[in-house]
Amino acid sequence: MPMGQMPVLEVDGKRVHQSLAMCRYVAKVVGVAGNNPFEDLQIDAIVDTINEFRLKIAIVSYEPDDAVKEKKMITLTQEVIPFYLTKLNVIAKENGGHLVLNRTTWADIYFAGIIDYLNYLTKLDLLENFPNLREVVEKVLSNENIQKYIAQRPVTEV
Ligand SMILES: N[C@@H](CCC(=O)N[C@@H](CS)C(=O)NCC(=O)O)C(=O)O
Repeated sequence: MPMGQMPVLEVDGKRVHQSLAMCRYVAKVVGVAGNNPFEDLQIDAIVDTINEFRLKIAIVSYEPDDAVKEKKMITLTQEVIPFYLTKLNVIAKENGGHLVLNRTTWADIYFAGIIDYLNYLTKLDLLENFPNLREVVEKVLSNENIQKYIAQRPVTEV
């Protein structure tokens, strides 16, 4: 493990770390990346936004002091979550049920892959009032190969 952390991707016997770098690489290999540098920039901007949102949720969820956590949770649920999800929902509407470029990219797949974890951390159904974001996730989960992967993947107890 190059940095002593997971995940690690092994390609032709060489090991590489950093999950987003791996996603970007795999997206190019399987054809869900941008078709030019500007499209890649647009995808990266959305993925970085999702990741920023994830970090803001994680920092509150893993807060060890219960009183501090309770206070931060109010700002998170009343301000931070509605801010990000309202903006992303509009973006998803403008992009025909995708997060960018009006087509399936790894930004959609990243979002669909992370939303269960965010629901788990917040103990909420985050997409309850965001139908366009639900559509993004449904489109990803309707992909035949993704369905096959989900059916076969190891079960994680949380
Ligand atoms: N930025 C890295 C973060 C990797 C990371 O934090 N991995 C955790 C597991 S989710 C880990 O291996 N922790 C064990 C450790 O740091 O000793 C990525 O996205 O791959």
